Amino acid sequence: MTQVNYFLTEEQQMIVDLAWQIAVEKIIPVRAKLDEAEEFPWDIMKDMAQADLFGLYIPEEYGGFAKGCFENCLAVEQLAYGCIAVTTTFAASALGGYPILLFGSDEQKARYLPDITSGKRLVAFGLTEANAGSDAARIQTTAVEDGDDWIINGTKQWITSGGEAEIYTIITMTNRNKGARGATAFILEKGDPGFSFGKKERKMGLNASSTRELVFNECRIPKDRMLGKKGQGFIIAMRTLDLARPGIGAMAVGLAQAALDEAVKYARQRIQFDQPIISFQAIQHMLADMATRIEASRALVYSVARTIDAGANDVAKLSAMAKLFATDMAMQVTTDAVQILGGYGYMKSYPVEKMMRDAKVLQIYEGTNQIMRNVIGKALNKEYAKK
Ligand code: COS
Repeated sequence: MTQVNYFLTEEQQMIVDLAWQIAVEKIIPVRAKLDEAEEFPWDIMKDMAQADLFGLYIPEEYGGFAKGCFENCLAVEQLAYGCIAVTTTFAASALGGYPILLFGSDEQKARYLPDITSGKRLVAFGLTEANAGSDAARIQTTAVEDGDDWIINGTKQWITSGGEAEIYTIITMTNRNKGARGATAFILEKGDPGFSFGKKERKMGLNASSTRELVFNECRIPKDRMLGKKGQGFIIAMRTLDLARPGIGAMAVGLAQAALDEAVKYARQRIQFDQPIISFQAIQHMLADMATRIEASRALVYSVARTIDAGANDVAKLSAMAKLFATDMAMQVTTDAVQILGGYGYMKSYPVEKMMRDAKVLQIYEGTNQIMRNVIGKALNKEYAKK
């Protein structure tokens, strides 16, 4: 993989090398088979755990490496070069872990973070419901206090790693009249009474990732599973997504880089009209645009991740920009890669058709790119009102 020098520290370069090795040795050889069989990549999750990748962003006292959003993005980018379905499971583990890290009590952190760090237990994030996608404040799953317990009822939809993960951070409604301020977050565990898994989705792409319903039927959990304060659930969800969205941008960069590499390789060896097709300006210009857009996205994602790690306060706008720009780029670059490979690109014997199918989800999950534009627009309006 060719890369501009971003002046990584020795430690950051080690993370890149480690994730790259997993992508090349463990993910690429099996990605087509996992896609075809719609198989969850447990073996690769164990490899990632062995490489200590799950604890990158977790403090040392819980066994982690106390690195930040940037290091997580570096790992995600390299893994995504191999396959974004596999990488989504890794990234979803940070999405599910951030609420505990950011808002968990000392007891909750001590109880859950070490297992998340070691990769012993996968964690998932549950916000979306059938009627609450972009309009996340409309969730209808309820949590009601009952003596020393909470009783949860409702269904979460399209939950990444649903059924496979053992720990779930979910957002419920504890007071419908208060809208977004009536939401409360909880930690659920696989095996909690009344907690089961519903339909496993079949998808256009991202087939090695599990996408499943979480069903809560009079699910009873003890009081100490509440995350943060009552009514803080929506803010917990939004703060979590602000931290996680640059990771989706990084995934887009890794995927697009893989598609570009395939396209250049093919264009150099494909002979038509007695010449390699890369000698034609039509192809050269497409490749030039693809490479330029990838580098622009990489620079934006790295810069936003570093800004978050530097402790910037309100990062919703920047985080949405990184997700929006890089994922629209990945859709375009993977589509162009299929075009350059022509008929071969459309066939399953080459990897680019899968890359294009997989890319589409990046524009949809963790907030659609239309919602990203709303977040950016709202922030601009607020900033300029102050000027
Ligand atoms: N950080 C902290 N607080 C935030 C925030 C953020 N990034 N975004 C919103 N809030 C706060 C607001 O300040 C507001 O607080 P007050 O009640 O004190 O005013 C509250 O949350 C509600 O915000 P808002 O009015 O903007 O909420 P909306 O219902 O209009 O929804 C969007 C806003 C579109 C941003 C939200 O619904 C969203 O992100 N949707 C996409 C959800 C998503 O990503 N789904 C993917 C599934 S999870 S993988």
